[in-house]
Amino acid sequence: MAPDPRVQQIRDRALADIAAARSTADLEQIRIRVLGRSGELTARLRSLGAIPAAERPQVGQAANRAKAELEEQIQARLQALRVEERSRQREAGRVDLTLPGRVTPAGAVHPITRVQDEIIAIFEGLGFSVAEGPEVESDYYNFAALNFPDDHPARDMQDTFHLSPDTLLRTHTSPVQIRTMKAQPPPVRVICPGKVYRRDADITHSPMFHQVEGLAIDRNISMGDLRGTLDLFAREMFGSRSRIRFRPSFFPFTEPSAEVDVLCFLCGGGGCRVCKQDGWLEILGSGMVHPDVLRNVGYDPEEVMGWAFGMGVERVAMLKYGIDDIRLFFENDLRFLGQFAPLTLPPHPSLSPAGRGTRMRRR
Ligand code: 2NM
Repeated sequence: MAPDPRVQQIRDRALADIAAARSTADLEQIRIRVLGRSGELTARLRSLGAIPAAERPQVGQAANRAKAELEEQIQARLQALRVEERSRQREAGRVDLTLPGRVTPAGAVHPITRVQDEIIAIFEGLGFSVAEGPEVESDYYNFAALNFPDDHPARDMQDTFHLSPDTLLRTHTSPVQIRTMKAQPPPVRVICPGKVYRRDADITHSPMFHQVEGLAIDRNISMGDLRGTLDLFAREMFGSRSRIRFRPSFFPFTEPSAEVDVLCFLCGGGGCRVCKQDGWLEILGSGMVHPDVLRNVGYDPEEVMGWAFGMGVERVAMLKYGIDDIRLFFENDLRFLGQFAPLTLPPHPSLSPAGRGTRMRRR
């Protein structure tokens, strides 16, 4: 005599669900569905009257056996799940007081920002104030007002990032100085730090880099004042034994113009790896502001005069720290950047696995 197929089906499905139950709550739902007051098996037992009398005992026995088996299986699974749940709760609430503390990684100011801040602080100490301006500029502020001829190579699409024929990414922070002079009468003492952009990329050039430019305008101010100012800057930046020298140069916006070298701080002028055996390091450009530039901002070159200078922050940082590839500043490799981070205290030895039992050993 074949067992009742409906009872067989209810039993098989219930056993599979019991085995798959992940919690005591899952299991209770299965119990209600199958053995509850209106459960599947309960319903089958209640409907015994509807089947032929000859089959009734067989089906009734099969259903009662399935019921007993399922109650037993539910009970067993319930026990197992209760044990699992209790151990899960215990694990969740467990505290291991001997674990080492978690080290919180501390961020650090980027070396370029640090060097830039250092340059700014030196000139602030000399009475300069900081001025900032837009990175997207017009041809006028970036070139024309600075006395660049129309056919100057720097204006070329090859050298400058243009957004339109008249708008570009500034190639230096000089436009901020033009804006400053147009906005206020002399005297002027400003320092202009910021990002600048040029189409150039190799180990010493990056398409975006940082500049700090300085400007001083007054009734009677000389190249001697420029020299003294930059000499003090060099001593603060590269050490008190630092010295500078001027070499004649050319810029459209200054006349005369001078390239400024600093005595190599590593070898003191004897020649080494850092200065490439030259004894001197080129650090900035400078000069007396061209009379045409003064006229362009509305100043009278017969009344006032001034000087300006500009330096690359990456170049100063590379010289100061002996870095040979500018790209290191922009790769954001924490192993590189971490070398410029201020020292942080290590975790207390009693909390670090290496320290426990070694540095803290009792005598
Ligand atoms: C440099 C070198 C020499 C400079 C000139 C001016 C301005 F606006 F006054 F004309 N700003 N910056 C200047 C002069 C910049 O950078 C190498």
